[in-house]
Amino acid sequence: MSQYHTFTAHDAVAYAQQFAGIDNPSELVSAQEVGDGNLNLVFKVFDRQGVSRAIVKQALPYVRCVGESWPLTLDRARLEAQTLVAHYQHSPQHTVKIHHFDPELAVMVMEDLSDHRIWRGELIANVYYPQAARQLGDYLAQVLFHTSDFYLHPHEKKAQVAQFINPAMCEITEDLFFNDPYQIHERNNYPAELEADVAALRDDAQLKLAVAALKHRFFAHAEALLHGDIHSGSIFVAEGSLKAIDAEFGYFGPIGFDIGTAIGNLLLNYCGLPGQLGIRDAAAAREQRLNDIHQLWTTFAERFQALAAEKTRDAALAYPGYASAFLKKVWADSVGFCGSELIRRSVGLSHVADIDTIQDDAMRHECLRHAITLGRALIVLAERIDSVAREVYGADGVDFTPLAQRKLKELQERPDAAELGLCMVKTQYSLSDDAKLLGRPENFDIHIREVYVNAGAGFVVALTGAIMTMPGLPKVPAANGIDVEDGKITGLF
Ligand code: SR1
Ligand code: MG
Repeated sequence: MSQYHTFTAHDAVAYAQQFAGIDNPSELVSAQEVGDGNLNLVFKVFDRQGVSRAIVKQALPYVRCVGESWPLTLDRARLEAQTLVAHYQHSPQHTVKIHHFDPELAVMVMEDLSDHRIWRGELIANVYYPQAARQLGDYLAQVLFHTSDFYLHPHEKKAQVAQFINPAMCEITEDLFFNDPYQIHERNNYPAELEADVAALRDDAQLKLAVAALKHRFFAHAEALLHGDIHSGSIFVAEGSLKAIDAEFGYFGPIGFDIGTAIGNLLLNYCGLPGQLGIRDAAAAREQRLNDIHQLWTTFAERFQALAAEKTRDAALAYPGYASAFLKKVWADSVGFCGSELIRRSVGLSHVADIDTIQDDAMRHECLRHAITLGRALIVLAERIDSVAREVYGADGVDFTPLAQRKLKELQERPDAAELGLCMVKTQYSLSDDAKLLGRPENFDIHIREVYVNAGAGFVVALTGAIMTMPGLPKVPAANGIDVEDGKITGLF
């Protein structure tokens, strides 16, 4: 073991020669520091031909993007290496390979991925990788299932939870996601032009209650070993390939956090596209992003459920229908965490290039505003439909038709969406949307067929099942007011 010191390029070469697992290590001759993230040093190590052959990554004892005034534990390097090793075990094709790790030096050597590109840059440049979303859904299903109670023996699960206790990094997320954007804080970072939008977040009691519930779940739900910071900047893509990197925020937390932050970054890109591509090209790219989100979730949910059917041994968790009921809760969590990622990346310390690199100030502000509005609506509105279904009707969850999903998305972009009331239109014969399920039915979903706004009444109307609506009639028919006076018809409207 060696004592901690900050690596130079020379150290990185020597380290890679020893630990990169290369047949002829003396071929490694130079290194370049290429880290552009918020936290660490990252060296590419090159051979005599100038080909990058390995990556050496070292944690600094402080937050790189802020400086030494914000000290940070070196133990995060252990947590990163161990999370990546655990994830590699369950999803080798989608996790970067760690060759070697030293906890004292807080350094690791990993597979070189120079033939891949960071997904965020590709999304911004609108280079499409048709398999990426499905592969990300598969990675998340494999690693989250195999580190959850659906798979691990309870003793093993508890031992792993202890191994991955990560208080310092969790505290960063707890503050940046769930505190800072909803209060005045020196770390916040947004243009003065957005002051009114951000002040509205601080004054929004309904939103802050929903955010409190999300933070509480982040604190308390040790469901699986999360990546903890899975966004398009911590994913490498190449044709037909996707690899997750950068897992220093790994800990046992709510599964919906990883899904939500992954989806949130696709939506941040969605919000920024008009500023990156122009309105016309952005429309087609936006369809792709929405399609990617759908693919990501459906792949994740299908794989997770298939793994549960095949591998869950716990008698209670294996009970038919439980995995699917659990996934509905994961979806509700994901929507909320997705919304909080949109807000914290627009208002808080750490932003995304998808929006921040937009040159035109007015356009950039509009995209930020869109991300904030969408984030708020996702946190508040989706949770409300879900909670009416569960708590009032006793449903397991909610299914939305594609039409309802599309309408809901349009609706979420309305600035007044969260102020609207919710009117669920359903059969009077049952708590479900099936008139034949009388009494207090159980094990059913509410099916949302369509969603629209009755703006005059101030309601979002959600049509359930096969229900039909009729035009409203006044108490006194309008015909009663129609008359003929001196040859003229009166009372028409
Ligand atoms: C102080 S670290 C700020 C952000 O950078 C990381 O990539 C995480 O997303 C974190 O929230
Ligand atoms: Mg990271």
